[in-house]
Amino acid sequence: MKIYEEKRAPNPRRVRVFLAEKGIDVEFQQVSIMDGEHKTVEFTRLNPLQRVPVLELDDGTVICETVAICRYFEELHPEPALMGTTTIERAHIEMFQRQVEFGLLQPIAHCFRHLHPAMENLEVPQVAEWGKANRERALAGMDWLNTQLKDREFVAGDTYTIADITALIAIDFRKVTPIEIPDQLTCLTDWHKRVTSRRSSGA
Ligand SMILES: N[C@@H](CCC(=O)N[C@@H](CS)C(=O)NCC(=O)O)C(=O)O
Repeated sequence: MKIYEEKRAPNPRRVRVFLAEKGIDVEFQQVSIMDGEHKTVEFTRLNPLQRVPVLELDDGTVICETVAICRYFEELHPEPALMGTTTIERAHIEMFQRQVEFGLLQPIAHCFRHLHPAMENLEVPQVAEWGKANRERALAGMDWLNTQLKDREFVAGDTYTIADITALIAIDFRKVTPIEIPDQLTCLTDWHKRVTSRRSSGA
């Protein structure tokens, strides 16, 4: 099996951190987004949406979408559980994962894609106003997350899960945008130090 990815992009990093937490080794093949390698005929056959990461199994089965790829590995290697073990845990973790993905990672990504000159050829049309609006959404997302973290160690509860991975990558990715973590969001900053200190964060 092989994962097509781009080392600098946030969504592939979500998969790498997930695999590092589980101690799973997978072959990676780099696909340069800036060189348009994800737009080739061969890659488009794998993923018509021209996005990474993509997991290709030995029998040719293709799985796109970060969370679907993580789900595949969670089922194959249940320990340590990163997506919950009971019905309520699974629902709860998925709820937070989605809230972080849509309320934080996505606004930060839009901010980057619509404001950064390097994205000019990939995000067409680039709409600066939308980028700026998403800066505000990202700040609201950080504020929400800070409140969530007031009474618990991790995003979805007392254990580290895929929701922390999505949040870690969102917070790290904000460095390429004009978004700082406001000083008063101390629970968010403390949590960020906690999850960054895990070896998997270097993946
Ligand atoms: N919903 C997809 C999003 C994947 C995605 O947007 N990947 C970015 C890299 S982080 C990409 O391939 N971008 C290529 C482009 O913008 O043309 C997932 O979760 O995997």
